[in-house]
Amino acid sequence: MLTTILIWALALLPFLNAMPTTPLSQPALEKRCSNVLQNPSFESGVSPWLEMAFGSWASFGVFTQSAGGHDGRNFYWGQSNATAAVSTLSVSQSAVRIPSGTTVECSVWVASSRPGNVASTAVEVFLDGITCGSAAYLGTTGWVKVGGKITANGDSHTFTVVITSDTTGPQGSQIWIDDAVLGASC
Ligand SMILES: [Ca+2]
Repeated sequence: MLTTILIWALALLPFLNAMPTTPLSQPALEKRCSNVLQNPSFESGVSPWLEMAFGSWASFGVFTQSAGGHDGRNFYWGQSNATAAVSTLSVSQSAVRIPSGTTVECSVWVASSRPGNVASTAVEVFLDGITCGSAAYLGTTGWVKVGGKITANGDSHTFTVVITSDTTGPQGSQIWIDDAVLGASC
């Protein structure tokens, strides 16, 4: 009897070994986002983003708070106190590699606060100086995604987020930037 059970067990062993331990998934069929930006969510500070500010900004840079940004704890934040002139803030990454002819997602998440909810903070995303969508005009809003799809021309690229803040009251206007994406299948 024991021998019979043993033979049965041995006979079943190859089948038992062949049975998968987890449900079969189909990873080969899933699209994987290949974000080629470094530090796209500002979780490791500013580097390698290049910042350029024109006009009057009381503060700008990478900040953290427990509530977090759009993704993770850190985000880029700027506060304009320009009461008399338009202010511009841009963050960019250069020498980003995408094969020429590849269509990619080119976007960023932003949130905005303006006195009176006046929609005059413009946010636009560019790849090599060409817009990835169209400018979004924001007043006081939660996180919104700006940008779109674009086809890369050449292999080395510059990704730029440009914030243009119209004149504001003494309390200033604020902009949050986070979770930038440049990549295929995103
Ligand atoms: Ca983040």
